[in-house]
Amino acid sequence: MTGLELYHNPFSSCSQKVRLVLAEKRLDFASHEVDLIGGGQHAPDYVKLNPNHVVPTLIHDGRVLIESSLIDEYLEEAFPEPPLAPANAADRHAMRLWVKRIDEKVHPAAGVITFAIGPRAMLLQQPEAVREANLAAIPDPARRQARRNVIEHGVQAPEFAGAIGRFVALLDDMEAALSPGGWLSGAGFGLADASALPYVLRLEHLAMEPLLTESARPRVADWLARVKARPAYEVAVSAWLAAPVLELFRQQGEAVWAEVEPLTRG
Ligand SMILES: N[C@@H](CCC(=O)N[C@@H](CS)C(=O)NCC(=O)O)C(=O)O
Repeated sequence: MTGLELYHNPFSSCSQKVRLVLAEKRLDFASHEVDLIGGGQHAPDYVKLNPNHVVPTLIHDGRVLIESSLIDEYLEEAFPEPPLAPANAADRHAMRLWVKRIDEKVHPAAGVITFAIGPRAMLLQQPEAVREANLAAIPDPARRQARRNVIEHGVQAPEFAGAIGRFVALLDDMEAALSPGGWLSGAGFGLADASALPYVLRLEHLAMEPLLTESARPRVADWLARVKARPAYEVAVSAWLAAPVLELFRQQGEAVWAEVEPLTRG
């Protein structure tokens, strides 16, 4: 018994980031799935745990922990084996720079590109009152407005081009930073790799693979293949992803790729 409970969602990038670290450390957890399309993140009982109305939330021995990157750091400290952070201070700093950038810049962009494409059709089919109530419940006004814009305008929303630009910049910087066979976290797979994986994967799920090919970005392509080959990837990511949702995301992505592709050229 690990005493761990995770409130999460299969497709949520922040949830994947935490599940990857749990799986790398071979930690079992009691799973509570939160339905983000149905508004489970706004349920009063859940908001008592996570006042930001987001997943994931980890409970460890009764202690409530929020913020995915801080949860990963917590897991690294509470369950040090196997280590997922380099021993050397400078390498730890480099690892944390990736994590910070992904949290601050890439994660908000991921919300934009995801909701502009993947679940947009599903959301547009919801009764308007349900959609409006879920929008109104998003606590941060900027995030609420961006969500409304991408649901209404898809890839034509004013936020979309900038969001794609952040992803392309991340991929380009990963390509420059990765040595052959290397990782973002020092000598081994670690917290920065776990942070980056869900966002790179999101591009694949939304049919943006041309950004991730061997010819476009060989080191990112190789890194992604090596992450996917890790046993933790199957446990933490693949096993949770429902085929019909993957298919929906792919179809929606393919339908807009002609509009998106020019934005990926900078
Ligand atoms: N900074 C937070 C962000 C969490 C977050 O944005 N979670 C998303 C899923 S990846 C969510 O719950 N979204 C629900 C919504 O926006 O309504 C963290 O890292 O935990």
